[in-house]
Amino acid sequence: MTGLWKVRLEATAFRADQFPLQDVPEIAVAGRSNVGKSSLVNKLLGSRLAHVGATPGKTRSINFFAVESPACPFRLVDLPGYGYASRSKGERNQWSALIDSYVSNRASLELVLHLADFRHGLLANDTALQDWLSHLDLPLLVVFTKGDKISKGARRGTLQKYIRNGLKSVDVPIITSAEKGDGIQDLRLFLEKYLASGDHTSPGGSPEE
Ligand SMILES: Nc1nc2c(ncn2[C@@H]2O[C@H](COP(=O)(O)OP(=O)(O)OP(=O)(O)O)[C@@H](O)[C@H]2O)c(=O)[nH]1
Ligand SMILES: [Mg+2]
Repeated sequence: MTGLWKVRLEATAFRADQFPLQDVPEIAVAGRSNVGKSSLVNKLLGSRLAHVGATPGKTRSINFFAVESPACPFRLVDLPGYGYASRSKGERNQWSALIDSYVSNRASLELVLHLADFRHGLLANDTALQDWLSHLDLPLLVVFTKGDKISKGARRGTLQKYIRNGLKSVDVPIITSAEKGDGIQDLRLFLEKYLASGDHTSPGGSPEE
């Protein structure tokens, strides 16, 4: 069991000058629109602070949640989704510029949780995100969402298939369900261990490194 996490919404940023100071480690949650980022943030934090929506494009700002955990204080950062085609090109560009300004210049960013729908695995723009983050030397952990949509018996085989197809992840991807709670405690424990281990200077996930 992890100890209790005390949480609050610390900042909502539409522009880079609204980001908080880089005084604690940050773990960001990235992924396609509607994949379940805000739902997972709420489930992890045991809160309803992040806004969830049935239609893609719900989160338009970067939301910083301050967490006091037994490991150390840190921030969980809920990012807007990508790959949502129905918005205007201008608005899409504005979003990607905001995400880019965060991810590219954030020394306190220690890990990106890359969320992907367990029914679909990694799609083309997910692979593009993986390549981009690796290029920036940012470690990422793949977290599958909506695991409840796949029967328990089929989950292992589905996971193996996605791993065989190729993905970058610092550890074995975690299958979660924000609806049922599956995998949430595993993910909490992973994050606490990751934060407590402190040295995350060699990203990648290659065991030989
Ligand atoms: N069945 C199921 N539905 C889920 C799960 N997680 C999220 N959803 C649903 O998926 C939809 C999108 O959830 P959000 O958490 O808003 O997704 P998001 O990735 O934050 O979306 P954007 O902010 O638009 O990028 C909502 O209707 C959620 O109820 C899950 O684990 N299981
Ligand atoms: Mg969201």
